[in-house]
Amino acid sequence: MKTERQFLAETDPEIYDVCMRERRRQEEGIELIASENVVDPAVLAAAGSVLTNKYAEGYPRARYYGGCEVVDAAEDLARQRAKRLFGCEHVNVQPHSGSQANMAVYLAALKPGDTILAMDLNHGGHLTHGSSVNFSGKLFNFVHYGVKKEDGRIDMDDVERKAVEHKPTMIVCGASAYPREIDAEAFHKVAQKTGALLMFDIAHIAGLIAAKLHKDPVAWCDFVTTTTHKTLRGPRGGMVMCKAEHAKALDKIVFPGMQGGPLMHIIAAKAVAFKLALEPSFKDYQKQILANARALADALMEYGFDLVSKGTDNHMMLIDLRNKGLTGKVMEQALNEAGLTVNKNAVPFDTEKLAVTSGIRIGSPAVTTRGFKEPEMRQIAAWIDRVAKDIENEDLRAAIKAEVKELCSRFPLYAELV
Ligand code: DSN
Repeated sequence: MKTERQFLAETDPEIYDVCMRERRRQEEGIELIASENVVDPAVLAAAGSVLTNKYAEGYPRARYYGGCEVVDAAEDLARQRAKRLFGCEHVNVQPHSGSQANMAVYLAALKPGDTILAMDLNHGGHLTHGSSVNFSGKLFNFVHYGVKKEDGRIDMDDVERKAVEHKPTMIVCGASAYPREIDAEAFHKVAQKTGALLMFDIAHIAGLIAAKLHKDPVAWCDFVTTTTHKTLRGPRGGMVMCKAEHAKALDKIVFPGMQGGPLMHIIAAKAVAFKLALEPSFKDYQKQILANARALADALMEYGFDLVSKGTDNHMMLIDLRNKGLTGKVMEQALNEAGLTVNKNAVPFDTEKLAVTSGIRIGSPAVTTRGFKEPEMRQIAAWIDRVAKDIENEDLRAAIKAEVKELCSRFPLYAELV
C-alpha cells in the first residue's frame, strides 16, 4: 500500500518536487498576502479526493449524469452548512472562484449594458467590479465610487451622489484592498432610495462575518458573493448567497449558464471548511486575526509607516510607502528576499502604474493560522522596518530570512502530516 504522495513521487518526480518545494516555501516563510491562508489537513484531504473523478452537472437530485447519489450528499452538506454559517435564504456552492461568483450574479440579475455602481479598483475594489480589462467592464456600464482623500474611508456621499445621478441597476460593495469595516446597511439605504439591487462581495472578510465580528450584511443584500479560501480558510473556490426570490435565476446561470461540471472534490472541501467555521474555536481564530492585524498596524505606525486610513478594522492593512521613498514593487521584492511574502498594491490616489504602485498590502490570516500572536506581529513590523531603512542591503535581507526561518520552525505547518 502506498500514499497518494508516493504515487506522485514515482509517477512525476518533477511535479512532486514542485509540491515539496512549495510546501517548504510555505513552511519557512512568513505569508502576509491578505487573500491567502493555510487550509486544515481535512480540507486538503477532501480537495485531493476521488470526488475529482465525478461529473455532476446540475444540482442534487437533478443531475445530468448517473451515479451522483453519493456526491449529492457533499453538496447538500456544503449548502446546509453555508446557510447555517451565514443565515442566508439560498446558496450556490458551485462557482469555481470569486470571479465566477461575481459573474454569476451580474448575469443572473442584469442585462449586458446595464449600469453598476462599484468601488474603483484603484481605491481598493476588485477587477470584477468593473475594470476595463475584465469581462465586467466590457459587458456592463460601470460607474465607480472611491474613498476620501483625507481619511481613506469610503465616501458614502460620493456613493449616494453617483447612485442618484446614474440610477444603477445594481450597487456593489466589498473590496480587495480596504482596511475598514464596510457598512452594508448604509449601502442598502442608498440602494433602496435609488431602486438598485445590492451585492456585497465579502471575499476578504467572509471569516470575520461568519464569526459575527463584522456586522452581518446578509439581510441587507440581494446577493452576497465570496471566495472560500481567504479568511474563511477553505479550498480555493467561490460561492453566492441570495434572497430566495433570486435563487432560480442564480442557479440557472451558474449551471448551465456559465459552468459545466461542478468541482465536487472542492465542494466537499468547502463543506469541511464550513463545518470547521461553525465550531466555537473559529470565532477565537477570527478574533486573533483581528488582534494580530491591529498589533502589526500599530507597530508599523510606530516605525513611521503611513497606513491608509491610519489603521485597520479587519485582517489587512495598506502601507503607503511614499513617505519612505519606496515603491510597492521594490518593497515587495525586498521583503520576498527577506522571507516575508506581501503584494504590491495601489493606494488611493496612487500616481504609479499598477505594475509598480506606491503601496503594499499586508494581511494576518495565514500567520494567525500557524499560531502567531501579537509578539510575532511586532517582530514582523521590526523586520519590515529594517528592510525599508536599508533597501539596498542584500546581506541584511539574507540575515532576516534566516531569522524568519528560525521563527517559522517554532510554528510548523502541517506538523502532523506525513
Ligand atoms: N486576488 C484576490 C486578492 O488578492 O485580493 C482577490 O480576488
